[in-house]
Amino acid sequence: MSSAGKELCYIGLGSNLGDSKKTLNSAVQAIQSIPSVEQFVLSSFYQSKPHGPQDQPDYINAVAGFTTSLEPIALLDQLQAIENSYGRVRSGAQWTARTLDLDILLYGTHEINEERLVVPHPWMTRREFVIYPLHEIAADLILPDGSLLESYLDQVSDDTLIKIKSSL
Ligand code: A4P
Ligand code: MG
Repeated sequence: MSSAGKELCYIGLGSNLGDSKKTLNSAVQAIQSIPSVEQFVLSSFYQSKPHGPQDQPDYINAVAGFTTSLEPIALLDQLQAIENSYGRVRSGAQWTARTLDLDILLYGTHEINEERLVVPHPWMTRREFVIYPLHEIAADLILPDGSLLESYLDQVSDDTLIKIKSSL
């Protein structure tokens, strides 16, 4: 999966406040502009019901894939800077509404358990808004534990997941 110090990474993008589609489109531009992010691919945008507290708007989600020579924490720093530039305020409360959320889903085949970074993202295989867009851009993906991405498609319900046009 890695060659010449590059890793294939997947990022989950989410927004449920403000003009979410516009925010995600701008975030995509910003991620593509990170030095050493290459071979960028993007899924469709998907609308989904919130996981966690229900008293918040529906989300727009997407998944992006790219290669990078950035170390995991350096990549997280770049993504958090992009989140912050979209007015993200960390309230301390988990799973609440946000203008922009960028999660590192996978960093090559690495398993990372640090205070600031847990990869694979702990909830990814239970989230239809991750599994379906990820499958769209990486159908044959094998997770670091050896499981097939496609094996999770039937384990999450896509009843409330709506594929929407990706551009404005
Ligand atoms: N962090 C640890 N691992 C990672 C990782 N793999 N990627 C740390 C990114 N960050 C990671 O994140 C809190 C801290 O997690 C960061 O400072 C980082 O060091 P945060 O983004 O500030 O807080 P959060 O997003 O509220 O918490 P969390 O646990 O990341 O929540 P999730 O998992 O992101 O869930 N429903 C729908 N339909 N769609 C959604 O996108 N998202 C959430 C948020 C809930 N429900 C949703 C959606
Ligand atoms: Mg997050």
